Amino acid sequence: MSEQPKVSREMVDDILSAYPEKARKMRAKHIVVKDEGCTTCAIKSNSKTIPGVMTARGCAYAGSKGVVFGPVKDMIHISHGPVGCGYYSWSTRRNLAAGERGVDNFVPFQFTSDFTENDIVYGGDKKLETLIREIKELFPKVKGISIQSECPVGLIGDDIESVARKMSKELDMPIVPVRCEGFRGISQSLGHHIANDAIRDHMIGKKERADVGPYDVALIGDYNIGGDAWATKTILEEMGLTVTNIWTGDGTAEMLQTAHQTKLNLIHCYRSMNYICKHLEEEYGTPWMEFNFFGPTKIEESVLQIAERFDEKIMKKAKAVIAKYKPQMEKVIEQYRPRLEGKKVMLYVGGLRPRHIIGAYEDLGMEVIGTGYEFAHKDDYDRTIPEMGNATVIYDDVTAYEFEEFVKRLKPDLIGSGIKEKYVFEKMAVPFRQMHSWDYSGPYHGYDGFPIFARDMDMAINSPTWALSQAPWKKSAKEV
Ligand code: ICS
Repeated sequence: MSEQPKVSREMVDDILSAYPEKARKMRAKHIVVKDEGCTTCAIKSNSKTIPGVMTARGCAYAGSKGVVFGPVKDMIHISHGPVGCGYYSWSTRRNLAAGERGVDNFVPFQFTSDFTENDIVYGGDKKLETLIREIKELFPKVKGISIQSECPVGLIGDDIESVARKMSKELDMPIVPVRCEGFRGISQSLGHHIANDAIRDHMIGKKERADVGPYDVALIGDYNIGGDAWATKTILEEMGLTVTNIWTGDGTAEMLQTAHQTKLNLIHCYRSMNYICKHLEEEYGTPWMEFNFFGPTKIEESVLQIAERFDEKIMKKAKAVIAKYKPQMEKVIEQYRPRLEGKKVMLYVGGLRPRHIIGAYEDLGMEVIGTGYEFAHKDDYDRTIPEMGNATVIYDDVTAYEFEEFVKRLKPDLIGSGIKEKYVFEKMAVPFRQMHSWDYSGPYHGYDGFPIFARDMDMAINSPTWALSQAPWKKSAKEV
């Protein structure tokens, strides 16, 4: 292993010196180096991206349609506006769903109102009405429809709320207008909030389940990427809990409508769903707690913390679950740790994983030397800083240039980020895993996920192909 270059403020400042003065000053606030003396590590976040830089962020429509509503499988989500937004985001997130396609599972489909110039000029409300009627006719078992606004809908002032009201009455099912036009806000984060509010206003409390029990819990902020929610559910059910509602991975309209009936809300992705947890607490008194099911250490901690919220019976079962899986997890660690020990990782993902996955890497003896979020807020960074070791760098809305420079200088053994980053770094001969989509793999959550996670990281880092390609900086170093 090559010697580890040092993370320092000087390094960060040197990278930023390439920018014009104003941009340099602005970006400096978004990057911190965590060192011994760092207690607060104030980092600027959730602010507008500087025009002209390459950001990896998405938009409000992505946060609402793609993230929050998309995985509700028995509803149809209309990408309302020009065809591109729906077409290019079609099936990219890997939120798996069980059920019969076209009957009670519409996740693999893409519905769009396909705006043309005519709709922009004369308005698209009539077209929307027709589309909603057609949907009901073609898919009579659909349990609801959401209208996901794309930019032009807001710009031309269409009244989707009144169309939704009218059609909801006519077809007798929930039709949810969502004002998630891409231009709103500064990232997909506002789309999460807008979608949470729409669920609050149009779905929650609209139905009652008859079979309520004392151990009913909701799994909130698990979108079943590569089957994550299924892995999580297995653990919770083995603990003796009943997972009645999942938001929104492999979810249903009814799960949203009956959300007020659960005893405890368990939230995995705090960033995208904290709003609804807070609402359910204020309005219905439902308590909520955060947990982390990445890697055995965090799973064990979380399982015990969750069990503490219930009785002796659940606690006993929780301990039995931990004991049952311990030998399996030890075997995974025994197999992979010698191959991964000491490897350095840099992460850059959306709003939760840059901190939640750290423990899973540490279980394998790896070290996260840099991490950052596309759209996290202050409360996410407050939760991140204690997870990171000293001499690490934390970057908010990192630009393509900055990320490349960090990698060139810090030479991590693995990068975990998204599709926009993947091929840049692989061409630089740096092992890479997609930490949004799990690279067509998964699940990574739970006891089912950890062996897959360990195998995938090993496969990336220790692939013999890396010996066949050379990082450009290594080449130039030799040539000098
Ligand atoms: Fe939450 Mo990509 Fe989640 Fe997180 Fe969120 Fe997104 Fe994905 Fe990423 C998400 S909801 S789509 S855990 S499933 S918007 S991977 S914050 S950026 S880190």
